[in-house]
Parts: sequence; C-alpha cells; structure tokens
Amino acid sequence: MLENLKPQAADKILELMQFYREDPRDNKVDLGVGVYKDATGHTPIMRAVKAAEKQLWEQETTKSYTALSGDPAFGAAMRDLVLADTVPADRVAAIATPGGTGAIRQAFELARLANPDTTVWTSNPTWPNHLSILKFMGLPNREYAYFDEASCTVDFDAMMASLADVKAGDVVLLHGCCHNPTGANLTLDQYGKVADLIAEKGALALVDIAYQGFGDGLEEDAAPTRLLASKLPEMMIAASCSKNFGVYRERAGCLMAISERAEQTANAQGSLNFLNRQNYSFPPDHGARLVTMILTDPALKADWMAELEEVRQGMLTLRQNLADELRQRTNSDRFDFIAQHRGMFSRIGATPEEVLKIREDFGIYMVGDSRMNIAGLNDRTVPLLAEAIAKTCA
Ligand code: PLP
Ligand code: TYF
Repeated sequence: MLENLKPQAADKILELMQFYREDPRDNKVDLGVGVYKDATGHTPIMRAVKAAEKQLWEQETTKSYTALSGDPAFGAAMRDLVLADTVPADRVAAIATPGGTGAIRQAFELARLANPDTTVWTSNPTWPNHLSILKFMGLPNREYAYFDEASCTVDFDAMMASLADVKAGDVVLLHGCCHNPTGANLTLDQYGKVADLIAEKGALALVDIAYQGFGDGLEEDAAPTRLLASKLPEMMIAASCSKNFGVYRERAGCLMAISERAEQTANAQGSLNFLNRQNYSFPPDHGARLVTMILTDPALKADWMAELEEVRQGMLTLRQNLADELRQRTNSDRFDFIAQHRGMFSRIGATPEEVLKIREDFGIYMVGDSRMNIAGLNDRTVPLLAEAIAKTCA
C-alpha cells in the first residue's frame, strides 16, 4: 500500500536551508528560515530559559501527564501576556499546542467544528503553512489583498475592498504583528477598521501572533490583538512561543478562544480539549512550563524582557543600517521601507530571477519571493547585501 504514496512538494523555506548547507562558499549568508540569530550567526538559548530549565531540573518531581488542555497555568500566563486585562478571564478558553503551528491547526479545526461551511480568509501573501494546512484539511480558502508590490507597503484600500466579500461564519486570519513574509503591517487604526468590518459581517477573527516583542515592543505588538478582542464579541488567537522565548524545538504554543459570554467558555474549553485529544491527546509540556515559569517569576520575566528588547533593538539597527546603505548606493529612497517594516522579515520586491542571481553571484540566500530574515545579517554583511541588491535590482 505504501507504494501508492506520492512525493510531496517541499516547503520552499525549509528547502532553502538545505541549499544553503550544500553551498561550499565560506562567505555565504543565510537570510532564509525565520530563526533569530545573533551577530555571530548563532541562535542562543535565552538566559531566562536556561535559568528556568535549571530550576525545573532541580524542582520537577514528576513527568506524569498534565491535562488535555496542558497546564492551565500556561493558558493563564499566555492570556496575560497577549491580552492583559482586555477581556475578562472567564471568557477565555485556552489549550497548549505543539508550537504556534499546532495552535493554527487547532484553530482551523475549531472553526470547522463550529461551522463546517466556513471559508478561511488569508492575506496575499501569507505564511505558506497557513495555505498548505488549509489545503490539506480541505477547508475553503480565499485571499484578501494585502501587500503592494511596488511600494512594499500595505494596500489597505484593496484589503478592505476584498474583505467586503466576507460572509457570516467565515474566518479572517490576521497576523497580530510582524507580518510574515512581508514585514509590512497595518496601523492600529487600520486594525480597528478591520475589526469593525469583521463585526459587521459576523465573521470570526483568528489572530496569528508569532513574533510578540520582535516589532515595536511586547505591549505595542499585542495592541492590535487587544484592540480586536475589545471590539469583537468572539475571537481566536494562535500564539507561538518559538521566537520570543527562543524555544523553537520545544514546540510551545497556545490557542485561545474568546467567547461572547462567560457561560459559553466551558463549552469552548471542552471543544479545545476534545481537539487536543483527537490529535495528540496531551500537548507537549516542557517548553510551555518554561514559559510559564518565566512569565510568573518577576526576576526571570524582567531578564527575559531585557534580552528580548536587546534582540528587537538589534534587528531595528540592522534595518536602519541596511536602508541607509541602500540609500547611498542607489541614490534613492526606494528601499526606505526596510526601516519601516517590523519583525524578522522584509519582502524587498525583487523578482525570483534577481533573488536567484543574488544567491549565485553573492552567496546570499533569501526566500524566492524576496523575503529576507533581517536577523541573518550583521555589521559585516549589511554592506554586502546592500551592494548585491543595488547591483542586481536595477
Ligand atoms: N505563524 C507564523 C506567521 C510564523 O511565522 C510561524 C513561524 O514559525 C508560526 C506561526 C509558528 O511557529 P511555531 O510552530 O514554530 O511555533
Ligand atoms: O517563516 C519562517 O521562516 C518560520 C519558520 O514549514 C518556519 O516561520 C518555516 C517553514 C516551516 C516551519 C517554520
């Protein structure tokens, strides 16, 4: 029977990691996969994570099962981190999931349970895994306009025009901050207008927040999600801890479902627990436990916030330096948007041919849609990239 299996298309981002590894040049630069790297190209374990792990090793007395939802303390800590006191805790159901991807998958499952006819709306472009999971699940998907290729900013009028077609019972997937792959984000005011439209249509918002703390700051990056939650009767939030806690391989994420009334929360929680049970029963605990320890211990939390802020500032400096270098080399403001974009990524509007030429001629690897991981740069490679872009993208 297994001979019937067909080859599956590779994930373009993960495929690029392989091409990079196989390139023998020692001056090669990896701006592919979205993993934070310091100036030496290393992805460090955050100080607070290491400290929490040490504490956990000393204090943990059992590895017995937790609960189908994961440890409720994790759900509460994530609710505080993402929502603060925007909505009463008794309206929020939460489960731990294997990473943010697990949360997204479970959000789609929950939407389908609630409305088998739902259509999920995604930004054009969006994180490719959104689309591949929807396709695999057989859930109808429609795209809303988002990115203006010419200016590398959000085309908000076009976005609102396409969302005019949203129907009651549809899901509208929004990136909470630091849009992947473009780096171009809505203003808070624009998020408010999108929330009003979703409310008017009777649709359900799903916020994917995978980079809280990487854009404008922990609170600032949560502001759009909080605004949506304050305006909408119901909402889902898929939060990832992979990047902002640097616990990628531990698979820590959280799905929250906000019900309109507190009486509905037990039912939403029961459905979320049910979905965990159907898919993997108990979710992974280790990463979620570290996150909970950090968020509930003032000293660990302060150290985590300080390190996250260093990471964020480092990426902002790289953005500004790259924009400055490009201004000088192209004698234009064409690439100024790089300093305005937020998060790990910028899509710079190069053609696939130009992306390939930059890879071949300069050994600089970015994703085929011209998305680059800003954290893959350092002071030495910023001028190299600027030179490559200026020479290749006329
Ligand atoms: N959503 C977006 C937009 C992402 O870029 C990522 C990145 O990996 C995720 C969700 C989920 O990440 P993970 O499953 O590694 O937590
Ligand atoms: O967009 C990225 O690069 C990250 C990491 O299948 C990632 O979100 C990429 C592809 C993938 C899983 C994670």
